[in-house]
Order: sequence, then structure tokens, then C-alpha cells
Amino acid sequence: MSAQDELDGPGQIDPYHHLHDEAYERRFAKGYVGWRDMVFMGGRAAESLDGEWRFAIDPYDEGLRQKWYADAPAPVEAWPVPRDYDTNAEVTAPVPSCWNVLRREWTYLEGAAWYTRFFTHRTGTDERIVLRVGAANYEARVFLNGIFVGAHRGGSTPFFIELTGHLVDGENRLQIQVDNRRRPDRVPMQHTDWFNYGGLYREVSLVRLPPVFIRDFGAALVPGSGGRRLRFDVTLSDPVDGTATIAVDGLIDALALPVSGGFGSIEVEASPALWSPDTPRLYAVTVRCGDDEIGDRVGFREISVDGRRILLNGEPIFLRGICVHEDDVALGKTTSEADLVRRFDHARALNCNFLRLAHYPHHERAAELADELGFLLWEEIPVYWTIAFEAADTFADADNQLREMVRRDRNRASVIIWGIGNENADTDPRHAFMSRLAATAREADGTRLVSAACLINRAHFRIEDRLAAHLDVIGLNEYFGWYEPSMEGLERLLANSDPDRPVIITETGADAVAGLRGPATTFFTEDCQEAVYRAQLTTLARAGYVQGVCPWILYDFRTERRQTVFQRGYNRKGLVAEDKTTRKRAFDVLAACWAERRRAENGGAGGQAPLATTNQGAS
Ligand code: GCB
Repeated sequence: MSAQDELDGPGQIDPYHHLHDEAYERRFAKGYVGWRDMVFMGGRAAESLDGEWRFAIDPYDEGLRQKWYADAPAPVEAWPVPRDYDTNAEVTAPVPSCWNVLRREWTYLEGAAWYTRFFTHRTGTDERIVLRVGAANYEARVFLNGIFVGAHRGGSTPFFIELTGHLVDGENRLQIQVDNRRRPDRVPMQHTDWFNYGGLYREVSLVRLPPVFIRDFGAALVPGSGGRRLRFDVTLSDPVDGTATIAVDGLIDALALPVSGGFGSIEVEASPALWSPDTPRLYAVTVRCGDDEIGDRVGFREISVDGRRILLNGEPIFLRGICVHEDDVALGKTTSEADLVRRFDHARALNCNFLRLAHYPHHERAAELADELGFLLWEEIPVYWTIAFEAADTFADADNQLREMVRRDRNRASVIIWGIGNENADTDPRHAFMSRLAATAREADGTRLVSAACLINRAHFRIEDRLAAHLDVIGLNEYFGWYEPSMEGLERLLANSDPDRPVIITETGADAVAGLRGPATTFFTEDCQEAVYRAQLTTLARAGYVQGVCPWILYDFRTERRQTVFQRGYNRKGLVAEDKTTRKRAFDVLAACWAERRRAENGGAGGQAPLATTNQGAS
């Protein structure tokens, strides 16, 4: 029996069988990869599979129903029966890209699409070959030479599928079915305030590895060590014993790390120059084990909480922030180096030291650049609004996305906070779900803070959420001045609250159409947005426990929920229009506020900080 027959049962001879089989997805229920299958990528030379792939949309899931993947490409004369799918159909799509921006008729496509590409492989070595997909929104199923080799859930984290053993000598056919359907049990579920792009929208590559390879590597300053101890851990692909050798340029020549059963960890005395936004010092780290070698550039720093204060390397720090989505008029969710550089340039112009990467893990290059440029980051998973908190599979999905994000970025000094959710009502199922996620974040990484963007507790009109007990920092989204036009509520809320830990305002803001002027009382004018920013920043300055503010948002972004003449499919809360160039008046208000704040912290200019200095009101 072939592997395919094992999946499908004995060969089907009824040509109409697939029309009546609504359980067609069962064949693919096993084989999901997750965080345990990830491969550490630093310092590896991957073979890019980017470029034009054969492409076919498949909104009715015919590919899975009819097993399109099983048919080897052939001229029509050689088809035994008529086909509905042909890799030679002359339609291609670039990888990475979002299909929605490629053709007008694909703009609102939600469903499946098939990507096919061929590559040459030479067998006869002991190499292990792993496919890496940077991200596919939302679910992906992978087929090699007609065989189902694995699947992945979660639209914003990378996944890895080992192809060794399924490869043939010569030409190989790789097919990936990507499905971006919105569903109530997904993370996020069907209701969000951003556009549901689809596709293989981050890079795809093949990684060649020795028979035993380094699967995971962690390097961090030991919390509480006063900046004098480093911890390294290594996980190998297989449960073998051995020794890994670690070198940190200018700090450690050759440290032997014993590995037993495929895992080893060690702590050593060392006094690195500490990483901070002002001194973003990175060390080149290399790790050798057996025939494998990897590398990374790592900054060492400590982030902690003391009462209501956030400490970076033992010093209080106020987070001068801005939120950002991955969204681009031309590219959709696909990002580029130039786009990221522009983003950090804008953050620099705003005098920010902190960005919230909302509402899902962004491209890994964002944190690498933040490491180099000296920005602090909040990274989060899309546990957004009302997901299926009672469903075990939904929890497993969220838990896996969280662990994948942590594994990918845990060596990035810039990342100081893992966000585990956004605006989830304080219900019992949500509490159970998210307190478990907080525990996962701590188990996966004990060197960062855990937070969530919470809602105002309407019953008590306070900053109060049962989840707060499981968080290091309380994130709070509030839109006084906009959805609740009176600012009086913010004064009341702040006066009425007495949180026992730091609070960050993770969102606040107002919509404005770039260039639209008018009275500050008229919605969607730049004047209205500007007034909301001024009022917010002044009022928040009086709450000493507010240790950071991250207004919503840097750029206008697409969302089909917004259909007035002012919005036309866009959320207009950007400080910059969707062209990523045209600044609105509120941009300068925030830039001035953060400049003033930074001057006051540096003890200069004698001016009153627009937000209370870090220690004021802190316990
Ligand atoms: C929120 C959400 C964010 C929305 C924003 C808005 O509270 O967290 O995803 O885009 O408000 O503009 O309404």
C-alpha cells in the first residue's frame, strides 16, 4: 500500500466520489508541524525558493477534494481523464506576496490557492533537507511529488517541514495549498479590524542540514545577576550526547557546553556591555556542535518590573511608543527591508523608544533591525477580541503560535514584552485560556515581561482585569476623545484606578483624513485628531503608574469594516497616511511630546515633562 493509499483508503474508482465527500479534510488531519519542528536559522545559508510559482485559486477546495496534488504534470493528450487543474495553466504568482494585491479579481478572495514550483535535488548525501516557510496566512498544506508531507496553522509564524526521504533524484514538485478562510475557531477568528490577506507572503527556502543539527539556541543575560552572568542553551535535532562550543566575540573564546540527550544549558560569568536603545551593542555569537555551526548577533540586557515601574538594566524606563501594523498599499502584508527602515525612521522622528508590533508576529527582520537601531518592542499573537476560548484546538493553536514567536525571536534584545492578547472580555473561559497562555510565555522564556492589551472594566470603571494577576504589565486600550468623545471619562478612570503593577496605554487615538481640516469637534478632521492627542497626552501625564503610551497607529491601514466616505476601506488613525509619506498634524504633537519627555528624563532643558517622570507616583 502506498503512503497515499494509507491516507486515502483503497483506490477510488468512482469518478464522482469527491462530489459527495464532505469529510475530505480528514486526510490531512495529521502531520501538523509546530514549534518543536522549528530550525534555528541564524548563520545558515538557506537556498531561496522565492520567485514566480505556478498559481491557481481554489475557493471551493477542489484541490483537496479531487487530489490535484496527485496528478503529475502532463500534456492534455496524456491525461487519463479530464482535469480541473493543470500546473501548466500559465498563471503565476510571486513568492513572497499576498494574492489580494496581484489582480483586482483576487482582492477579496478568501479561500484556498495552490502554489507549485519545481526544483532539482541530487540524492546520495546524508544531508537533511528542510523546507522553511516564513509565513503563510492562515493554514498551509504541503505536498512533495504528490505526497502530503505536512501542514501548519497560524498565519504569522514560520514553519519547517522535513523533506528528506520524500525527495527524488532530479526534478521535484513542491506544492503548497494556502487557505486564508476566516473561521470562528481560528486565531484570530473571523472578526478583526485589519485586512485578511492571503498567500505565501514571507520568504520560502530550503535548508540543508547535517544528520544531527542544532535545532534551537538561546543566549541571554541571567535575570537578577546584575549583568554578570550569561545563560546559553542548545537543543539538537536528535537525543544524542556531545559537546557544543560557544564563542562570543570579544567576551568568550570557546565555552564547552555539554549536551546530553539532545539538550544542554550552561551559565557563565561574563560582563558584557549592556544593550539599551542608547547603546544597542550586539555581540557576534557562534555555536558549533558536531558537523553543524550557527551564528547570531545578540544584545544582553535585563528587563524587569519593580512595583509600578519598568526597569531596563535596573534603571526606570518610560516607553515612548507607537503601534504599527504590517500593511502596505502595494504589497499588502508582505514587507521589505525598505519598508521596515522607513518605519523605524518614522519612529525615530517621533522620538519613540518603543513600538508595539500589532496584532500578530511581524516579519523577523523587524526585531533584528530594532536590535541594531535601538528600539524596544512589544510582540504579540492574534488572540484578538472573541476567539473560541472554550475550544481545546483553538488553545493549542494559540499556544503553538506563542511558542513559535518566542522561539523565533527569543535572542532579540529589543523584544521586551510578549503580548498574549488584545481586548478580550473578562469572562471565565477567557480567563482560563489566557492565564494558561501567560504560563506558556513564562515557561518558554523567563527573561521578558508578559502583558496583554486589556479593556476598561466597565462595571467598576477602573483599570481592573482578573488576568492582571498573571501579567507583569497591564496593557490598556482606551479611546476617550474618539469612541467616547468626552475626555472626562479618562480623568475619572485614572483617578478611580490603583493598579499594583505598571500600566502601558497600548492604544489610544482618533481617525483623521490626511489634509482634511475643520473644527476640532468635527470627526475625521486632522484638527480633531490633534486635539485628541493633546488631551490624551496631557491627561495621561498625571497618572504616575502609566509607564508607557503607545498611540494607535503609525500608518493608515486597510480594513473592510470601515466604509464611510472618510474611510473608504481604511482605518484612518494613522499619524501618517497610507502612502507612508503624508504626515498629519498629530504626528508633530506626539513627536514634540516624546522629545520633551526625553529631554526631561535626561535632566535637560528644565521643562516640565508632558508625561509624569518615571518615578512619580510609582510605588
Ligand atoms: C482597537 C483594536 C484595534 C483597532 C482600533 C480601532 O481597540 O485593538 O485593532 O484597529 O481599536 O481603530 O478601533
